[in-house]
Amino acid sequence: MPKLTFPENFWWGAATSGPQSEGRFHKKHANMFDYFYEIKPEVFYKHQGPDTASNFYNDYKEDIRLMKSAGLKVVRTSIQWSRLIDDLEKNTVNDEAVKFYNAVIDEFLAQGITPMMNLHHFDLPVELYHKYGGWESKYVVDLYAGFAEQCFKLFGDRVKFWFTHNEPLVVVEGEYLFEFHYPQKVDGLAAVQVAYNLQLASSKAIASYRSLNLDGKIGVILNLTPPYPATDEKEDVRASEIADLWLNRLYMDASVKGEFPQELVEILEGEQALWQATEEELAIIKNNTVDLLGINFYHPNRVERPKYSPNSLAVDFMPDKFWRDYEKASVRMNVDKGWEIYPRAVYDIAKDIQENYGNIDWFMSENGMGVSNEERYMNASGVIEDDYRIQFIKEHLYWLHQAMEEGSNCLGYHLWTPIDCWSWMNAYRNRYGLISTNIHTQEKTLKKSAHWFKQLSDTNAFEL
Ligand code: BGP
Repeated sequence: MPKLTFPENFWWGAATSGPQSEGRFHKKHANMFDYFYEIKPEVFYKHQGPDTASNFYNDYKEDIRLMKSAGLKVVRTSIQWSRLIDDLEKNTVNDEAVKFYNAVIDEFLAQGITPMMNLHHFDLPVELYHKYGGWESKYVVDLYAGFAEQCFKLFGDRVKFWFTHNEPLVVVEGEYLFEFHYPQKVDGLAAVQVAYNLQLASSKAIASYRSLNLDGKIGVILNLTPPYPATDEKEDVRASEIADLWLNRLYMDASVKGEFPQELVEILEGEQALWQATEEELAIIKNNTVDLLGINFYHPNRVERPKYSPNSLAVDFMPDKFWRDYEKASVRMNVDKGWEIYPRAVYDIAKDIQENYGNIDWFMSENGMGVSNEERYMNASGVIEDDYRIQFIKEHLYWLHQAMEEGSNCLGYHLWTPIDCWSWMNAYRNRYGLISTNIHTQEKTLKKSAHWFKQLSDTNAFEL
């Protein structure tokens, strides 16, 4: 069997987030999802909300010990703005939350796990949406930069890797285009402004981090969904180029090069749909690019020409049309999740970073396989035998390894997620973890994949 070897110190890890793992215990403010569940529990799978999540707030010591047993050397989670900050406008901190996050960080370090902290994972405090329009507002952008600064000052002595957002694109799509996140708006112009404001928020947080002269790195986590044209016909090829600009290049270019893709700007201008920006803001974006990138990859897009208006490009940015039937055609599907499995995309992403983004440092910050009803794979000793997940990881690592052989600066691979957790509308439906959670008893058990991952992380190698 051929064996693939990865560098020493490769970041074998996994990612979770505050809102999906902690539970709402002792939280002063509601975030967008806490509130969404309060007003519309029926949109969540089995009407299950984020109140307990995976109980990390209470179980963090035991959970971190289990993460160590699964071989995780690095773990990303997030600090919830709605937990840490007491007065959202005065930007004062909540003492109990500071104690909690300090304890979590110290526990990670005590167990020899490097903690990475993200500052926004779809969890804006909902009051800021109701009062000011959330990410539509530049005042909220400034409040976010203030919250980020608090985090750096409080925890930056021990946390050496920071991320400004997880998947800003999902906020834009979920909240302003496709109605899968609260406030379920369908508003193309607001979507464009929010995309810009999220970038501005990221750059302002980076500026604040740099001004504190802390010894660490800061980046952003982007979900790249490489758009492959559904056919070779030129209309599909063109549609996929446009999708690429809007889905990937907007955030990649702005984060790494400090500017938005000119072609995208022109298309939006032509539609009188360009964001409102000032010279001063554009200079902040220009001067505060990332140190490293985290890339989440789950599935590719097979892009077809817009059916409703084949000659128009700019309408692609507007909702209700192209967007809805835009993920198509698949070869192998992750049946439970409805996402195509296409591991080669990892190689394409790595080559793109190498060729078009100066081979900047990056790592796979999420990749994973969501399986529903996973208990069906449990053996008599209560261990889930998730050979499909091991296979999924191997196939993605194969392509990552190939790209690294060709010079890609990839520093690590993180699975979504260490411990089965709560997820947005899907609640506990899709299980991704290396460790299972019984949602009734909160009992946690290493899956077969956790043992495999431990060996991978111990040896930096696996057999295909
Ligand atoms: C990513 C998010 C994660 C996680 C994952 C799985 O986009 O960053 O937070 O939820 O998707 O998605 P789901 O749980 O909906 O299957």
